[in-house]
Amino acid sequence: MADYLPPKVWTWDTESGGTFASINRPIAGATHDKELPIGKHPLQLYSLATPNGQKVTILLEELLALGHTGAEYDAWLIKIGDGDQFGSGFVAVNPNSKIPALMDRSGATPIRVFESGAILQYLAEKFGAFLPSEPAARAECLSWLFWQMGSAPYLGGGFGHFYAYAPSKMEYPINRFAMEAKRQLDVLDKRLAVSEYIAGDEYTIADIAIWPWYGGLVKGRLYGDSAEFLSVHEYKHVLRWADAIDARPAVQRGRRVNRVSGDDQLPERHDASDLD
Ligand SMILES: N[C@@H](CCC(=O)N[C@@H](CS)C(=O)NCC(=O)O)C(=O)O
Repeated sequence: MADYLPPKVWTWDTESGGTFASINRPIAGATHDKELPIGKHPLQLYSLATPNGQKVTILLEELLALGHTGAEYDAWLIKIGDGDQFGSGFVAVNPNSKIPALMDRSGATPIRVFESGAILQYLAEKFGAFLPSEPAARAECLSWLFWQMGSAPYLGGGFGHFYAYAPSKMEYPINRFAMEAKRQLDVLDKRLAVSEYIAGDEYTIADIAIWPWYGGLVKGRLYGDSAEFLSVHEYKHVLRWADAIDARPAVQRGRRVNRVSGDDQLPERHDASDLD
């Protein structure tokens, strides 16, 4: 590939190419007026079954499985490939125009929550579940939750983008981000060698945040042949943990919500029976 000489000032005059290029733009805010639908349940989720979307639906299904009926939710589909995230109603819930976004309508004044980590923490605190209250255990859980928020962009936006989505295969970025993806897997593997779950003996929102990304990666669900390319069989503790979480009924339910490709599609979820 020819070397690129950046101009003095970058301008947005061409599409960069590659998957998702058509929805990328250098400005924020709404592109069109569109109200969001509101269903009958206390929680209204606007999302899609990507790894970031699955975190929230898995937690909601786990809360419902524990008997927290206040966690009943409507899950509306946001088709990011069609630009639904740039509708005015969605931007009012998430000014960053990315799924997942949540409105809690259970109180007198609706509360908006965006960023999947913030949504997990909000729901865990609201229902007193999947986030330990003892200070050391809570600090460990939140440390790993925020580890995921900082790390996954290198896996998805870095490795996944250049390995699977960029318009051509470029050695430099693929090398750089494969190295980082493997380093992150090794961080998890070393942790899971001494701990059943990410934050300790208990399954928490740290597992729920990390599993759709790194569990999905070692299970071969992300980015084509990336599991073989990254030799994921080396991370046997991550594989053990990924299988254990995979087997949870609430995880199997949550993974399906807002899914619009592959098997078991469920574009919207408005009742528990939609998943039965
Ligand atoms: N840090 C955010 C990332 C969310 C995110 O990247 N969402 C993607 C789908 S997985 C999205 O909505 N992309 C649409 C866009 O970039 O326009 C979170 O954890 O919630």
